[in-house]
Amino acid sequence: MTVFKKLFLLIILTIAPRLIAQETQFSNLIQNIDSRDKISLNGLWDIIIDPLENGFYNHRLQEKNDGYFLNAKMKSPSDLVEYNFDSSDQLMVPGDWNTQMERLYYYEGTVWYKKDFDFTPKTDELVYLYFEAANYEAIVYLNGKKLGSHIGGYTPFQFEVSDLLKEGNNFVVVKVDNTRKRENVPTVNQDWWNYGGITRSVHLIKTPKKHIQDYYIQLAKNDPNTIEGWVTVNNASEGEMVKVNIPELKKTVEATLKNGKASFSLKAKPTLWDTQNPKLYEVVIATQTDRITDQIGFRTIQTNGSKILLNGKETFLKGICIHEEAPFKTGRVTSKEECITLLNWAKQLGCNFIRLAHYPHSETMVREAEKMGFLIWSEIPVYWTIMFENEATYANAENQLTEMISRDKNRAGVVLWSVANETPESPERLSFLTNLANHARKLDNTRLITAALDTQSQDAKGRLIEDPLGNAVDVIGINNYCGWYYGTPESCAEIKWKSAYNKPMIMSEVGGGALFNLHGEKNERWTEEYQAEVYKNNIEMMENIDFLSGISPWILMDFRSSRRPLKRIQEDFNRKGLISEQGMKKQAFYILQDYYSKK
Ligand code: GCB
Repeated sequence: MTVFKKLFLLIILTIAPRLIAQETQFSNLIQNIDSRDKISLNGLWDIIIDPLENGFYNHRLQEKNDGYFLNAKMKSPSDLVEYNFDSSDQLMVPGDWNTQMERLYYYEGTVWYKKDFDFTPKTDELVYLYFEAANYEAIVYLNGKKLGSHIGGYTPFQFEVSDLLKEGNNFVVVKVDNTRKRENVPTVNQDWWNYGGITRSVHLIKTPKKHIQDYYIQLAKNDPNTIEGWVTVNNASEGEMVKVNIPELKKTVEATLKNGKASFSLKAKPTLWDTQNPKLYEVVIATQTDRITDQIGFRTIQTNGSKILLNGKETFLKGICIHEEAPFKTGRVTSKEECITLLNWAKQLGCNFIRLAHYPHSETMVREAEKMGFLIWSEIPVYWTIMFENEATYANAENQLTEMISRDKNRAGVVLWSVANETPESPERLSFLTNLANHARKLDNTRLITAALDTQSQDAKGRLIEDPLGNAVDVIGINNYCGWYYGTPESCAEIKWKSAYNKPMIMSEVGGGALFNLHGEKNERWTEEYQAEVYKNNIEMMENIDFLSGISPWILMDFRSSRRPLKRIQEDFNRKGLISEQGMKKQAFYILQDYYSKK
């Protein structure tokens, strides 16, 4: 390619995503589903495993004929007689399919899910079919009619179904497909299990016809004495009134809908949410026809040079990375209790911070973490070598970012939105990620933007952070595996770090692997002693970084990864956990615990 052509391409790539990003809007998700009247569709669903997707395509037509067997009579399709849910297997929802059925352990492809339920429609209400997440692509049908589809395995989506529901029996069918594709987010290559299925809860959510749809209620940027925000009301007219009340603060404000939003600002002196006292206030939002409550915390988060300030106070983030992997049983986390187990381990470690890797975790996880006083790093699966030059990939990543921020924008615990993990440098990647960072900021300018980088250059004296993406973020995350992917553990303590940016750095990954209860010399890989040595020396190295504002080593608990087949050691688990998947603590856990107790 000529220099001119390259330049032209770069300009196009920089501008195109901007054009897509021009309309900076939150997704239309109903905010705070726990405050709503819900009917759970969790439990056993009938399933049909369909690796060839014959239920989707008509084999006599070249083109797609989606939902082929659904278009025929549901229970007695003309030629696909074998697609019969009545005699099919069943899977639990929420849940991944890989750990529920031996023959689905490595499966990547399509599974059809079906659930029957009884319903009595009421004329004065709306009903939404709400999925907390399905990995990766879901196509949804209700009573044989296609509702739509959703791409992205870790964020919620909904359909308004009021007019399709009937008295008595109804059924929902979902085609879930977790096929990895080059253009997807994440792409074909990842270091965690590609768990397929309806992995989080499904609900029917009932609301009044005119209902509160969304709201954003937080402190004004860096101002601890001003609570501000907005509320949107579905099916309402301009000029209608919305009331926001915080009883404990004895504050009520009324706002009118203007251009679809009721915006407000009020002076108050709330007790600030912080890691020691994660204070949440009951906030009541009411219109003439609807009323919901939420528990909301108020805090400020900002940077000053290389420091992170929580409520104006310099705070060192003592963290740990967590995958959404269920303790003891493995597979996806599906219950609040499992979230609490993971979070309690992080508490025992002495953490005030968690990095929820590498995709948005469930709303339950975020809310429980907030209640326990954790600062939270939330991220989207823009991981490794996704197709930075592809417009559709950008649109997908941006949509996942929008959905994550839409869902969690009222959570004081969330302080960092991360747009990427370990992405190789290129002009296309720089423009892609800069656009994501700008998009996140447009949606939410009260939180800090970050990304985990592994692009630092290295020479005999040490490491230098100069990746140009550093310009686009507020906090620089650095993943670095001294003592594991390079160097001996002892060599790490000597390494000196420099940064071209006057910004905080979080060591967002550091660590090494060990099989629980495997003991030996400290230079023997996979032993607990080796892992402990990696931690000791990296801690020494990190103590010498004066612009370091936080740490989140990799990782709290061993997790499944099909990239990790090593017999007798890994057996399909990434062993960098400080705790085994059976809840057993390794020596390195206590090294980090000791460090945090003194920090
Ligand atoms: C990384 C990745 C993480 C991997 C980890 C490892 O740098 O960000 O997803 O699991 O290293 O264990 O290699």
